[in-house]
Amino acid sequence: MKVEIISIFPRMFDETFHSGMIGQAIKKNLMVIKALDLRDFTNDKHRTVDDRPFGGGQGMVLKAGPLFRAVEFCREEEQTSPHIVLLSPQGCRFDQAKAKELSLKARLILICGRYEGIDQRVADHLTDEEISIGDYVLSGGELAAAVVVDAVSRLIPGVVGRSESVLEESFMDGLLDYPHYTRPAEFRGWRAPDVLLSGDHEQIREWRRRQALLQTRCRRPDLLTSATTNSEEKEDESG
Ligand code: 9WO
Repeated sequence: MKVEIISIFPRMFDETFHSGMIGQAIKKNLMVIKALDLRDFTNDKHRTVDDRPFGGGQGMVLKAGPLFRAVEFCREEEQTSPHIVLLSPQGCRFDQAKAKELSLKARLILICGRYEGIDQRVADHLTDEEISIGDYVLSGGELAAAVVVDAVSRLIPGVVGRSESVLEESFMDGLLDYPHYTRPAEFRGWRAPDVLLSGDHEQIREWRRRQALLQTRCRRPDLLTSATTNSEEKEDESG
């Protein structure tokens, strides 16, 4: 997968993508991530990317021109057509299902806004969809873009170890994680659950599944909607 990110702070992505799992994916050529500087697509000597809002008011608005030219530059580079995403609090909420959907695209372009807003014609006529990572205002779209790239790249075959991803798919789909423990077995008087030290892998599997269900029901009941988890929940209440 190739991801191009358009931003006025392209260096914000340097460290983010060169460490950990994404760094490995880039080394293995499973991912190509390029951060483009929006100012390279201006055509005045001050490299202006913003202007005052029509209608008046505080702050500045990101101009349409440089953003359109940046996307057009990316489009002309290659044959395969990119899926173009604008990160904004006005977008549809990003979740694991959206991450899966985006992971199937060969090319993504992520547009990061700044200042008080982006010229609406970018959302209306340049982008395929607008995505929000949550109901809060950030200083810009960059951190949201990094979140999307991280969640999407883990779903690209080969990025995460095969056994781990298969486990996530079938065992944990749509649930919160179960609690984890490591040595020592007793830490400051708190013991790790005995079942995890028992060596009985069937029991351990059952315990983890049950913990995941309990945790989800308690903290995020809104996630428990699928038929399988609902029937397991009923078993859980009776048993
Ligand atoms: C500022 C603002 C203030 C009061 C009420 C609503 C408001 N919306 C915004 C706003 O959208 N500011 C943006 C800052 C302008 C463009 C980029 N910025 C941005 C992107 N902030 N937060 C995001 C973002 C992106 C994806 N998911 C969550 C937040």
